[in-house]
Amino acid sequence: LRKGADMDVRNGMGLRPLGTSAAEFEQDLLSNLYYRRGTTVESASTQDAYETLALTVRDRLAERRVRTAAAQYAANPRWVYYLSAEYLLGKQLEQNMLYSGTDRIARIALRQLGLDPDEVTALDLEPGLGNGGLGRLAACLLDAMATLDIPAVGYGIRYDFGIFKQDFQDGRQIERPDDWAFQGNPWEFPAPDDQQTVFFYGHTEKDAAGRTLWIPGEVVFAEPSHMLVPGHGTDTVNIVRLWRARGSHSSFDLSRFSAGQYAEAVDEAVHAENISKVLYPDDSTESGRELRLKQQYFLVSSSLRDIIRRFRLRNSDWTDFPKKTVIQLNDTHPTLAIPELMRLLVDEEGLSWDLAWAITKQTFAYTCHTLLPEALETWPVHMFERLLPRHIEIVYAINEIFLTEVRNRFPADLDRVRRMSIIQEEPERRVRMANLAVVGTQAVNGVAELHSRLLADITLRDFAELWPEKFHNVTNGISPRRFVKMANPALSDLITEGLGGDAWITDLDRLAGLEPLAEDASFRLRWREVKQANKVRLGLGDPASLTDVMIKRFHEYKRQQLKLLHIITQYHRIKQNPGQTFVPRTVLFAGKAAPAYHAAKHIIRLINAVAATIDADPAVSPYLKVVFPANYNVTLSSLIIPAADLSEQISLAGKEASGTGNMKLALNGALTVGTLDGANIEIRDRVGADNFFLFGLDTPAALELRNGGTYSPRAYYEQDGELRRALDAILDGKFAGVGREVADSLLGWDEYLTLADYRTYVDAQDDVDAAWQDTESWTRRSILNTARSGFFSADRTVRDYASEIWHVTPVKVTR
Ligand code: 73E
Repeated sequence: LRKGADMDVRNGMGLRPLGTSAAEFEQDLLSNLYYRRGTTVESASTQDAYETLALTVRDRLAERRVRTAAAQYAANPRWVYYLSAEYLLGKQLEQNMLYSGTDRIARIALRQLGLDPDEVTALDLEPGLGNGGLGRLAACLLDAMATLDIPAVGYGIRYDFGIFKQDFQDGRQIERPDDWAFQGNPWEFPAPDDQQTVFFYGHTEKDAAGRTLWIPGEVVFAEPSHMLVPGHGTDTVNIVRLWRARGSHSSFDLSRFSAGQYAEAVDEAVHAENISKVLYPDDSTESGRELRLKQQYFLVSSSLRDIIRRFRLRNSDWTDFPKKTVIQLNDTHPTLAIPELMRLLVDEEGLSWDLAWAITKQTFAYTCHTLLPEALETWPVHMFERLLPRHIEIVYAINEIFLTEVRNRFPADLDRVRRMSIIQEEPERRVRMANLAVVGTQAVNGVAELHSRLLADITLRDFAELWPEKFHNVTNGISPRRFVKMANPALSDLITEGLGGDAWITDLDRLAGLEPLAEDASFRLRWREVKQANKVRLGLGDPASLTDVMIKRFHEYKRQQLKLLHIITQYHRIKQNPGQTFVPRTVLFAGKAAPAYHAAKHIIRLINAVAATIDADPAVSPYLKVVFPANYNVTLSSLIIPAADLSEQISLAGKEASGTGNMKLALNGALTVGTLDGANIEIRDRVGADNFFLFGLDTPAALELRNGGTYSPRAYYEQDGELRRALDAILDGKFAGVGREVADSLLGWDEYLTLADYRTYVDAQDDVDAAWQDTESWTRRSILNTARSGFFSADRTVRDYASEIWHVTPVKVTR
């Protein structure tokens, strides 16, 4: 059977269609239990039951998947290939039950068989193949692409160990490995036939015809498997294809094994397999390890060969490649795809350099996710050329042509040439991946309006001056399916009732129809009841108290330390005023710090120490409670977000590219306290300034203060009594002696201007308390936050990409 051939799949290839009744589902459960797990209900373990349920649900999407593949093959469309080193897909079972419409019948069938649905579904694990917002964005975009019937494939790495599991010991973060697929992963379809070969190291030579040959020093196999990416309310089921490294056949040394050298016999295979062993637990901090560069090339090389294999199923002319293919680079992590495509076209396919370069530039687009200079990836030339000796030659050649263009446009501007070069010279020679990504693509985008503007004006200014038309903004969005419909079923039901239908799930602008209901007292009461019930479900703190959440990776620029200073201030106010009543608050932090990021870990430890001190103080605990559940992930976020009243988005202006948690929280009816940063600005523009608690320096003021050279955090400390008290409490060891590093860093340099924003932040929090006391008005604002946030659907984001950058059209899957 020729893979991808135009086979007749319209009748499920003549198979019996899978039933939609609970009785039929029950039959299929029994059948899968028997034939796939080799057991019966009487002797099945819970794991058997879980795997069987997963397969039975999966089967119902498989038929849609086959029809999707056939329709997409027939259309020979322009494809979107999304390359990302990270995906935070979240649990698959609940999503796939929802998307296949089997949620209700699956539960009935399980109970019929004497199985407890909650016990069985509890075994579903979250594949944590990402660090934070960037990985979750990739998953939300895949969801939206499928929902919009866009022919797309996501490519990534199937890490054996995902993002580490976080625990606290004495309030300190400790990390444990996350072997998420140890029991197997029922959602995965292996595709061994599509295995690819990836080369590393070695050297280059010229053959008689003058063509360059790469003689590699290491060969590794890339074994693909895929998971289903169903669309909501459509028959499209796309895939995300994940690569796993395997030693080549020759990497098992039988003679050594026979000689009893067991470890040495598998040395090479183990070495190869390390490539997909672990996700780098690294968010916006530099890592710089060769293994990471190897991972990047592994992803890129195997994915490009697969993309070309797919292109050849229906096409033969290379000039058609960019017409049929757009490859979106999720940050610079997959940027090696640019020189790799050049190598494949020039060295392997024999195209001229100029034609290959034209094709390459037209094919790629690049999304930048950061502004922090330390997060712009660079690789030492010596490491790059040792690992990828042919690619460094190609990068040099690209650079030469590019710099000639720069010199022609800006004669005698040597400094500009130095700044724009793909190769950094000082203090050490390094390859600048962002420069390579801008040079080798047809479109570059930031992820929120402010971010895209700052990219063009500051971070990538030289490039925007050279190619203004290349620069775009595509504001991030989130999946309303996962973060409203699934995470918040009670609110979803209320919204559906209020709007008279559930079309909002795939057309989120319809939430605007809730606006008039903000004036309806009985609707407001039900809105509050839902929020209360979600707090009870979360099970942390008093459901009547204001639930104030800060959920995100720990990073100094995000300023969890600012929230902490407010908490300590509130603690002091309560202690100083016995007999006075205060607005009761439950402050919830959740998030992980990179294992080597010591400053962030000190903040985590201090939060836990402050939480314990408050807890132990009966004068304070009725009004203030700090909770910090460990191991924040997509699953936990889905419990917290629906329970939140207040969303903390308090990064220093100009540092957070977008944020996406801010969107999820606003859509679930939380009010935001935030700076004019990232997507906060767009949220505030939409929900209205009255429904958003603004504070802090804006970007120009922050830049001026930081760059002016006169910023003195100590001056703020000396001038503000409450701030002084908060910092002194830490310095005096009032919180079990923990956190002096945090206070020292704030008083010493305070990179992210925390002390400069402290006073306006505390004042904004006083406004929050005052607003909370008017329950009806707060509820009105909460409803308006939801009603006016439809823009932040990932469906809108994908439509923007499709029309502005990808120029792709949907392929509808029919029966
Ligand atoms: O503001 C977020 C943004 O919402 C940004 O910090 C995050 O991407 C989100 C989605 O656009 C992000 N992650 C990384 N860079 N930006 C990153 C960098 C290196 C390794 C892993 C992740």
